[in-house]
Amino acid sequence: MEDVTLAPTKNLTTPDFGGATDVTIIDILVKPGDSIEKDMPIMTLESDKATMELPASEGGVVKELKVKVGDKVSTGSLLLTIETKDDQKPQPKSEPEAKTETSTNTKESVSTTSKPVVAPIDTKSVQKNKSQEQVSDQTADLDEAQENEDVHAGPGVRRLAHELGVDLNQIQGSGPKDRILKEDVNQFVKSKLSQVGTNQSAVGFDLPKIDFSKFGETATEALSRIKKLSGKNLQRNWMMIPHVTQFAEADITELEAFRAEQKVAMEKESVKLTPLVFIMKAVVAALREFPQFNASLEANGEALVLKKYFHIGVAVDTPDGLVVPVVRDVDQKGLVTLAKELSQLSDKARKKQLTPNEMQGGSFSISSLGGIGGTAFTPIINYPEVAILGVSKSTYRPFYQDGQFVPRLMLPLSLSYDHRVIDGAQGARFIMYLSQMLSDIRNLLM
Ligand code: CAO
Repeated sequence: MEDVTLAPTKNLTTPDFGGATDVTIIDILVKPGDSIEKDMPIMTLESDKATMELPASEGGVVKELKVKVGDKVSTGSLLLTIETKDDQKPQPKSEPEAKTETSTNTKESVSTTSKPVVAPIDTKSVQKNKSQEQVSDQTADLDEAQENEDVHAGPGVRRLAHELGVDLNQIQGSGPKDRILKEDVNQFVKSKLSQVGTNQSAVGFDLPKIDFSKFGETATEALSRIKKLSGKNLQRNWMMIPHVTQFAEADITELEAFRAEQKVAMEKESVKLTPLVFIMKAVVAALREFPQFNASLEANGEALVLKKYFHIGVAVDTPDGLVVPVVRDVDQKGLVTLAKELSQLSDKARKKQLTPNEMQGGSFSISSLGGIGGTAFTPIINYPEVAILGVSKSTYRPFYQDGQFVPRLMLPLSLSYDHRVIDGAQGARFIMYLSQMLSDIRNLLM
């Protein structure tokens, strides 16, 4: 008979967490056959207070896992069995199972280290996050842990990857046994970001890099800071908000006659009375009638925040790009005050003197290209608002009235709205109401 020294297979159990029970296993970092050393992390556990890595209380070769991801354990639960280095000598076939202790809850089964060390990982931030996050996030973490079961990474790294939306499977770990470290995740994100600047476009899609000089002479002009900033917002708004644009015209023949009368007198006071201030007043009247246009969609998409104030953003064209100062409380101001404010704000905008406060808090925006020309356009909604009015140049057109053609000054209106919030019928009603307000000057003067 062969002379072998048989040491019993050892159980590794859950250490004392200070009375915590039903702690969830969110990751298992080892598998049967793996050689582990004392203090090497073997599992990741998550209680309602913290996520922690559980180090091996003893080294050896993992023989059998007694738990799986998602199981709940308490102090003394059997996690896995190991063969210590001495145990790895040949053993009689009938013996090993008999040598394995099967008790899952006895203190005696705790391995030889008297006080196993549990290393809480970033407990403070995990606690903070837990109070802020929903239960669904915990489920998401668990799902992610199950998806990445083969990935060798600790909970802090997994959380970081989860927050950054990084797939750990794509990362080569630089730690012991290819363990993925936080630095690896950061490096991965850095390299992805740098790719955006090289072979990816600013919009995040892979676009071919074209050498236009092959076709003729070119020059490169850097975008202004304002253009880069507003470009990002425009892109986000265009892509995130389902836009519909409704077109209509307003007959502003009478309004224009009134404006022409007032204009001369106002010019003496250095006030420039353009159609825009009338449009602002008409918009407020329409917003009062259709409050869902003077609103924002809550971030969870489940409710509308209706605003009782009427702060109107006005797009201003500047040499450096588009800015949108906000004229506050338009409902409480007369045409002359509005004209003065508009002129001051657009002047400040062009001199780059607007304060952040002067560009915040708008509840609806107007983009007027009426001073330039064009018949219609599709303005992009200025998030978090839900609608924007585009105004084009008014022109005289013949209208058939009482058996003859008469010239009427028609103002083209383009209303873009967020279709999640506003139905097509509401969009049409709003623009027709607005048109009516502008067509009868008495509506605005009352
Ligand atoms: N139809 C016909 N004429 C119009 C008009 C319209 N809809 N709107 C303005 N005008 C006239 C004005 O009456 C003025 O002529 P008079 O001096 O003879 O009265 C002339 O056009 C120039 O007006 P303005 O542009 O200086 O003044 P405004 O109040 O109409 O607009 C402002 C102010 C700041 C909005 C404008 O200067 C501007 O920057 N517009 C561009 C906005 C923009 O770029 N929008 C696109 C954003 S992308 O969605």
